[in-house]
Amino acid sequence: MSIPVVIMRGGTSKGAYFLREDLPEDESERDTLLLSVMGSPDPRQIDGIGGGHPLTSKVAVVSASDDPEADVDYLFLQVQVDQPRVSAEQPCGNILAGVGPFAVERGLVAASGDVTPVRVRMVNTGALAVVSVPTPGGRVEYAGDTALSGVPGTAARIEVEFRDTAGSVAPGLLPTGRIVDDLDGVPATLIDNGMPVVLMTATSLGVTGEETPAELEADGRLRRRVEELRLLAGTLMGLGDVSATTVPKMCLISPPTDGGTLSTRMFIPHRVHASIGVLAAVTVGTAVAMPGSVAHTEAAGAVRLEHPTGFADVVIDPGTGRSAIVSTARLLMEGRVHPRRNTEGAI
Ligand code: NQM
Repeated sequence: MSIPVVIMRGGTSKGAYFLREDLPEDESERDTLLLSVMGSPDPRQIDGIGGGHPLTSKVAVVSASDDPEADVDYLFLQVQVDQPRVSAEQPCGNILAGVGPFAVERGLVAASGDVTPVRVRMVNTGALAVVSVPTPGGRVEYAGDTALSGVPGTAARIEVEFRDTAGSVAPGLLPTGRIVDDLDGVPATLIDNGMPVVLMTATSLGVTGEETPAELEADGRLRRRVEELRLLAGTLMGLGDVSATTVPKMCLISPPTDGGTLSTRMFIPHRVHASIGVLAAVTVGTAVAMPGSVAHTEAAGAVRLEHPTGFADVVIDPGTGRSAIVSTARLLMEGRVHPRRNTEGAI
């Protein structure tokens, strides 16, 4: 009747982490269960453990991997807050940061030395990531002095290295074959190096890019325009009708105001991110390095993306296609979750 669950903060997101064996194998049964567990559909998710925002309505399903290059498989599921929908079409690099510690805590990977590399196959896209988990004395260490913009306090540093992320969901790094497309008069770079993202200047949409997420979300005209362009971009990127999916993400860029490379405001895709997603940041950082893109600057190697609550640093190696970020994660609770049932006991 109840299911073992771990709740972790991963980067600037929070999610429920499950072992695959603890969830139903049938996808539709699994999704019904997860909607109930998180409390969706309901804007407040009052009858579940979700936090009423896409960044706190996330699920990781983890299992031992058959892939010789990976220790664990990680399927990310976005449980939509106000729709009865669970989507697997996007990956999540923030929740990924917690997959490393979870794999060690649950005995899927043995701690080895001060830092245990956990090789993760991201099932949503097939890409590989290595999450380096601090494990002094054979136990996961969560305390540390690494600060992450958007997260209070500090925690232990977790490095995440990505491989083979180009064309994760869309067909190729530049799915249209062009560095800039004309989206109904708006110049846009349509790119996927881990997350399908549409980059446009904020000014081309009539805003400055310095607005807060709440200000952008309150601007009905802007939201309608962003969604109109997203539907157009979805088709151009080979993703088909994206009206019910969470990708592509829409990124408004503007000049930096705090010493960074570029300032960002990310629609994910309807709420505005309080910071920026990890794979979204890798993708934006990649566009920064590509001459001709709407985001190109001469910044080499390390890119600092400003966002509403600070900045995110991404290291891109255009030669190998690899990228890396620094994150943190924290175990918040371990326990059993009780899905909502009707009087007959059905979910
Ligand atoms: O881009 C939010 C997040 C994400 C996705 C979103 C993510 C990523 O911040 O890797 O992590 O864009 O829906 O968790």
